[in-house]
Amino acid sequence: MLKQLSAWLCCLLLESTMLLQPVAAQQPHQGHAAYQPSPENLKARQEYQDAKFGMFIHWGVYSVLGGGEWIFHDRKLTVHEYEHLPKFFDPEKFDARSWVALAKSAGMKYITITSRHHDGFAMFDSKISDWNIVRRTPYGKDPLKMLAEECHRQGIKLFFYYSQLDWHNPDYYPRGETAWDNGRPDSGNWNAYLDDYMVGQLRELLTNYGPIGGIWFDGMWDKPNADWHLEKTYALIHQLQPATLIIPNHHLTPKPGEDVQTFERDIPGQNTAGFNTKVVSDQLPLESSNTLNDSWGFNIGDHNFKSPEQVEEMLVRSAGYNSNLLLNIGPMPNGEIQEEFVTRLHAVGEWMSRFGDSIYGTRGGPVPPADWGVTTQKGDKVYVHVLHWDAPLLALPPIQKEIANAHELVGGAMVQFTQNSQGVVLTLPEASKNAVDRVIVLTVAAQTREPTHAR
Ligand code: FHN
Repeated sequence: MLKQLSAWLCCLLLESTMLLQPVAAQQPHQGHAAYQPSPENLKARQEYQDAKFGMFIHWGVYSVLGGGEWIFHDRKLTVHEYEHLPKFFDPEKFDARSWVALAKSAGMKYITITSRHHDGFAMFDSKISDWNIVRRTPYGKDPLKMLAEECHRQGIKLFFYYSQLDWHNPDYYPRGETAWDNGRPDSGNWNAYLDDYMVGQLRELLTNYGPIGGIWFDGMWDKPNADWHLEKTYALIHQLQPATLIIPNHHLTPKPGEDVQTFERDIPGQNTAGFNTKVVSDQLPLESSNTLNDSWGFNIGDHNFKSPEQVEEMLVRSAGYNSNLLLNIGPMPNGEIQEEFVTRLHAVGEWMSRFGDSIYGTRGGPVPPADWGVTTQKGDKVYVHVLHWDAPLLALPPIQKEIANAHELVGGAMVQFTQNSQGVVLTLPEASKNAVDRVIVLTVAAQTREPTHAR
């Protein structure tokens, strides 16, 4: 019996060590020699990593058609046709206070909202062009201003998504891979688009809305070989607000001047989405973005909502991979957030009020993630998140620090364990019905453990 048990444990250990290869390809960080982040920026990175959970919001005039944020492209509309949409955009139910309160109730610590998407339509009061919410809609107000004020009032950071790709501006020329004939002239001034139009709007966003947590760029993939004037643009952002993090969703390895590496619909390094890089920075904070149904912008026909349990597991797995989770909702054109999102976010928030200690402020733990679960760590605590494991014992590969004790996060009951040079074996508490995560808290000593010791 003993022999069987030790053979089983050995197998398990081997399996964990084989399956659990290093989270991220530990390649040296690429191309950052010239960029020295400021002390404010480094501090903001730490705070960003501590925050762990953010709300992504895709909201624009496209929501009027209820077919997602790509409707301009998907229906191959002309610029002239699309320009009718703002006339129907009148979000009289928009209430910044309740949006921010919803994010907070979900346990989210920051909000990243589309200041403009690929339609180029500015959802803020821009003087650079009249293609914006104040000038073109019956609403006539600046919701980002209201949101910024409310975020600052409620103590939550605001980040702006900014699409570099533009399906509306003629100066976005030569066109990119997503282009169709939408009535723009076959000419345009690329440099003016970048240096006057885009930089002008970024300057507005970074001077008129108080402290901004980050600029979340998207769309460079549309013209992969273009010169996007990144060096100047990034330098300007850091000059205007040194703590603002630059988060580019270009799906490539990080470039100089960038502060966060983000992965769309993916855990860092996994590339299950098929378009992300597998190279994970070992220097920059990491982020994984995903949707609460299958759409980014409001999609009236998309009922494929993730359950709170699925979101909770995504959150735990992201944290185990040393990453934040940025979870998206697409508000409706009247400014309301649909009930299906609200109820799920409340449920996740309730769960975070019990399990948040094992997520907020943590970094990826000492045991590489695997099918059974992940680990996170903070100070002298290692949190073992048991997501999928039915057996009573869980064997982990060696942990360098001496474990002083182990207990359940919820309820605090002590958990039996053995630790020796081959690894750690935990005697797991029984899983309660429908539990997403059993979290075992290991309190570890500051110093590295002496070899071979069992208790
Ligand atoms: O095309 C966009 C899409 O609409 C959405 O904004 C996502 C969010 O990560 N990013 C782009 C695709 O990479």
